Amino acid sequence: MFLMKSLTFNDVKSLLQSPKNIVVVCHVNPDGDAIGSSLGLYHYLIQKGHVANVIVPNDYPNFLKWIPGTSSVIQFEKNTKKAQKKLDVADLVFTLDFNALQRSGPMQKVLTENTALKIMIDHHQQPDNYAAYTYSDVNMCSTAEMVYNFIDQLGDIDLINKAIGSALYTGIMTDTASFRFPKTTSTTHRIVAHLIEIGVEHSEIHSKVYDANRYERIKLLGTALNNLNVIAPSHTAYITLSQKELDKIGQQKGDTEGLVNYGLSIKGVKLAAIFIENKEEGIIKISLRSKGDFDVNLLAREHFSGGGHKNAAGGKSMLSLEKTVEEFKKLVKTLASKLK
Ligand SMILES: [Mn+2]
Repeated sequence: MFLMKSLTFNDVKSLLQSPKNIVVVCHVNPDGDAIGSSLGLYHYLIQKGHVANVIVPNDYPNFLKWIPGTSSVIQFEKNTKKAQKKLDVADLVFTLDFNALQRSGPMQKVLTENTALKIMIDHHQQPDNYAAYTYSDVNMCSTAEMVYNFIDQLGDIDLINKAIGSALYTGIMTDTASFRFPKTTSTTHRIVAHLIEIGVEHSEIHSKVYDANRYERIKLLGTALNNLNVIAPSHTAYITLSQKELDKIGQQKGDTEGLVNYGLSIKGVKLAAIFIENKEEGIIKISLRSKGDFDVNLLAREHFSGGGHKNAAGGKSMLSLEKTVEEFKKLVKTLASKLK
């Protein structure tokens, strides 16, 4: 439900009654939900007569660059001055699909210093207390579903058109892995049914997002599957990708997205991980997935300087790839009883 902070929902509603300068931001390395929820809200705000801009911290995958409004998205990293100008005159800043300003990566400093009223819409656990109004609900399948609810609560469900719907559908579809994750509810399906009724082309969207593989990406999948290991006593699977392997194939942004799920698709596996070496940042990027009660958000927070959701989280390691995997193996050995 709506958590009250210094603004009430009615305060937000009356704020949005007259034209405002509004910036919508999402987390660094934006995914389908980050972009989908941001552009969905953007199209709504424009319709309401506001001046709205979507600013993303850095670039996002090409398979999302068909969503209506994409061409107006400002990349902070590439266009810092332009983004800064928009933020300077903003009355309101919506922060979508993240709940701690550090998740905005290169925008952390400017967002911290920016004095515009912030409105958070997000479904990640343990939200920080930076927003004037916080709409946080960890039971939601996606921020896109929350944006739908937000528009509905504002009394504007009839304004949800194909552009808004296509953006929100993309967010819901990608964050639920095509309606499979447990947080996909009957309400989610009702919302999606409504979106299809107003003309959202679900089959086409699925194809645009998932049948957009480059040849290199499929080759990378081959390498990843070749490097897939199972630790049977701990019901754990993990994949490694070294910088050398990534370079050899010619990896692009988004190519490693979702690879971790192959580990989880093995019968009996409860915990899956992927370790991706990033020489430029000097880290090993880690994605974790689990089935059932095993909480990878906790695991990521306690051991890998990260976090996320109960069944999907991420983190990093400063150790070498080999050392990181070694530590991980030791760790899951101690967790074997919890992974039964
Ligand atoms: Mn999300």
